[in-house]
Amino acid sequence: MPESASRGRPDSAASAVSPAFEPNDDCLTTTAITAGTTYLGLSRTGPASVLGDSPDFYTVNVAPQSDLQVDLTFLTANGDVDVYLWEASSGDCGYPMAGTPYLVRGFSGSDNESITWNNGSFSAVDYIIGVEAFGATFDCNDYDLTTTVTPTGTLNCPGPDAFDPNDT
Ligand SMILES: [Ca+2]
Ligand SMILES: [Ca+2]
Ligand SMILES: [Ca+2]
Repeated sequence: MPESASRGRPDSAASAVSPAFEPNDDCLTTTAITAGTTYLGLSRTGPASVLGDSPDFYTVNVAPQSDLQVDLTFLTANGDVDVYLWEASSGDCGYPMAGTPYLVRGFSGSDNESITWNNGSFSAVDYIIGVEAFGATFDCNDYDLTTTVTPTGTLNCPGPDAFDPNDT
């Protein structure tokens, strides 16, 4: 299969190469990604890029009573990339990302960023992941994006059985 034919199509194993995910430049134009998948060869262009400043926003659905881990893998020598997280329904997502009431962020100056957030609720929740470029001299950088969802709770009784309601 030619390389171009596989773009944007997560294969069942775990990874996808360079999806055509643009435009995904604001909180209302996110790219839906699949938890448990690694997306390779994504690109963040920044303020100093001839291509313009292009934030990347993704939406991921997280199962009830589960941890979400988001990993960005990149070389910071090519540009300092940071990651932010919001609950989609909160309306808190915005730009610039640092000025918003984000849930958690990865904001180091070293290679890679990793954040974790627990969905402690009993419902699946959509979260928005933001990939930010740090600094006015940021040109562009490539990164890989991995999301991992791990059950943490004790959902022993997730819902009504087949005979409910039979409460009286
Ligand atoms: Ca991008
Ligand atoms: Ca973008
Ligand atoms: Ca960083």
